Amino acid sequence: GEEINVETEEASGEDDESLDAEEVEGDNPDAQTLRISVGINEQHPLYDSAIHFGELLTERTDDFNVEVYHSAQIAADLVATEMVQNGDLDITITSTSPVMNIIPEYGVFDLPFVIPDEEVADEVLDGEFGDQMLDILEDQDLVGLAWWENGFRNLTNDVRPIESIDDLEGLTLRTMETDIHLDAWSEMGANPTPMSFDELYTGLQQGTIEGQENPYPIINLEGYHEVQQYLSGTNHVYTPYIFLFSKQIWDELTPEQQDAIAESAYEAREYNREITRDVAEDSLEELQNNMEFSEITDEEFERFQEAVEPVIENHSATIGEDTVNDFLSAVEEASD
Ligand code: TF8
Repeated sequence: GEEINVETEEASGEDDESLDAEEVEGDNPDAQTLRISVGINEQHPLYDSAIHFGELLTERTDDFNVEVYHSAQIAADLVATEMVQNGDLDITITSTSPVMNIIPEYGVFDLPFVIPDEEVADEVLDGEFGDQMLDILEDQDLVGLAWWENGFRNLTNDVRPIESIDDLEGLTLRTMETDIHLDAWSEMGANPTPMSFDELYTGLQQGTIEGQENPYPIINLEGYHEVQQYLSGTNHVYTPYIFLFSKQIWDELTPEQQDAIAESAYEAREYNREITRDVAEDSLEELQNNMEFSEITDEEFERFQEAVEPVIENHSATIGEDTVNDFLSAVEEASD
């Protein structure tokens, strides 16, 4: 595949007063601080959900304080994940897509047009397949504690309304740092380029890229409508958020502490999904007032699906045939 440049710059958030974080504290002066990095801004439901995790945890035990850093102040998704692997950061909650650069199996979630709706997403992630995907993180020094939601992704651009696959021809699009999205958009006729999320807004503003794709809450809350005119309801892929804890730090904790953290992350999942879905609905409504919205007809939707058919085969060897088959079966079973 194409080569992907990973940003290696890291901001050390340790005891830095200039960073803006939400602190959730109990009244134990000796509590251990857990730092959480999210790449998204403080208006997004992911940030609220991370704070909610902190509240649930500090209700369970006074062994921990929690600090939540937004807007990639500590690092963007992929670098934050590497910091968690190295024990330099306790927690990050990231889209699964950048994780495929560390664990190729994680590319499975990037296969386009496989998950049809949120109910199926929940069933697949909360079932055996989701558990299996959490288990394989351990070899990479990561402890996966819960599946949260980023959501179904939709296309924006500043050139023309996209209503048909033919409209994509030559459009320069930012994708996440995953070969699979690159390939999918190339198959659909666009001209994709990978970019870390923290460079995206500037890229759109300066016109180095013409479009991008993200779930409605991100499009709305990051203000892409300020620099993009057209929105299409493509729903081309579902991106989970994964709650990642540093294995090196985890292994130093008592089983009781581990349980308290795991249960809080898991419990916050319900809250996260609920508010994310509410915000997605509201965001779409607001975006329709601020952008020109195109619905994709069933007929056109099928043409998108046909165009990306080679993508599964192209990437099965990298992701792993078994993982791809398990995923497709899990989706099929959940769709019945
Ligand atoms: C992307 C992702 C990101 C999220 C966010 C940083 O497009 O969807 O927006 O992972 O939390 O890079």
